[in-house]
Amino acid sequence: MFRFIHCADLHLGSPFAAWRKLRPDEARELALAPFAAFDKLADLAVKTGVSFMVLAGDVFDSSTPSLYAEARFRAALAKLEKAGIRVFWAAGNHDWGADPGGLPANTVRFPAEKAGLFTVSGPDGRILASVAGISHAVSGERGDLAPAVDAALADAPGFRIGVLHANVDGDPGYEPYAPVPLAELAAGHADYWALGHIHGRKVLCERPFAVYAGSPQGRSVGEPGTRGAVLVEVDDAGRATLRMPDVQEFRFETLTLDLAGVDDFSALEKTFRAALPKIDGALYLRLILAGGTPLNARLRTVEEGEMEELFAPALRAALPRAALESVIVRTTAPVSASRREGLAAEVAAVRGEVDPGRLLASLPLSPGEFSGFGDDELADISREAEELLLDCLAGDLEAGK
Ligand SMILES: [Mn+2]
Repeated sequence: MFRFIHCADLHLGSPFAAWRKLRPDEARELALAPFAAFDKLADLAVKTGVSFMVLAGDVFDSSTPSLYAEARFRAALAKLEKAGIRVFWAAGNHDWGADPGGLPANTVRFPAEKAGLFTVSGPDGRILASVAGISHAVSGERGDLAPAVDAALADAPGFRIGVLHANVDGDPGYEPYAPVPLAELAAGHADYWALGHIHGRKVLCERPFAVYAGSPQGRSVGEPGTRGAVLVEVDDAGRATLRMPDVQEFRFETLTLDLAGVDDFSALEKTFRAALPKIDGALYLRLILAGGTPLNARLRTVEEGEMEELFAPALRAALPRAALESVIVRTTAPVSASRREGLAAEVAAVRGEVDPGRLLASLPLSPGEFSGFGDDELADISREAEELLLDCLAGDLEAGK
């Protein structure tokens, strides 16, 4: 029996660009969170006596990592080396050019020009596993890297592991780098495909295993929940059992609060407190206010900073290590459903008569200024505009006020 840890998408040195409002002490904690997560994984590797660790790409957030990021990475590797644990790293689309010098002798960075193959032996000299992998050679790798890795494993002894940073079956939420169909992996020679690139932890296939380890530390509310890596135990018959230890320092969550029936600010606070998740440790929360409420018009005029002040005290009282990322207002006026539907129909009719091209051209902005909006933002803006219009029509906001 032997064990190994499959880890991916550490993104050491991640800038956390969306968190510019944090205080310096909070920002520091967050900036260091990916390093802390990797340290925890290294400690876990030592404690559970794994034989080796595979890193399936995006170890660093950048292809030119900072001196600090490199030093922290080397320090964790040194801890693993001291425990006799080997490390196999296949670089991905973020860390493709990162190749810090002075890595300890236990660590191998797979080459980019061809697949690398290494074997790991047990204390008795018997080969436990063969680990093959390949690094991305360029920043936007569009070729399928799996065949090269698979060929390296064809006659390899022991439990066969292929390490790849790849988009399997074209996950539309991620860049189409190193695309590969799952069927191709399933038909190959590996017993376990250790995958990176998709930041959610998931098992795509069990025969053979094809597994995304996910990012050990989320970076935004788009990467919520508990996160970590995969601890694999392989018995003497070559059967693998997976465990999913959590190591994240910060957890990100989105809480949607339905304010139907909430008609004053003290009731709002009470509803908020009752809906808070019971989470130990650090939590960054995005709050979405939804539903039809008499507070709608007032909520829509509260400044962003004031809005956070409205919720922050209750949040910190309940969860001392929690902070608000943002508060998004998607409430509606408490008009009756039928009245609202009628108004919405009017809005839709008006929308049909409006030529968006002419409307945009009439604004004192150049077309280029609109290109920075993503689909989500445009949907938000459109929803916001519709809500404002409906509020006006419903008489909750006097136009021009
Ligand atoms: Mn990544």
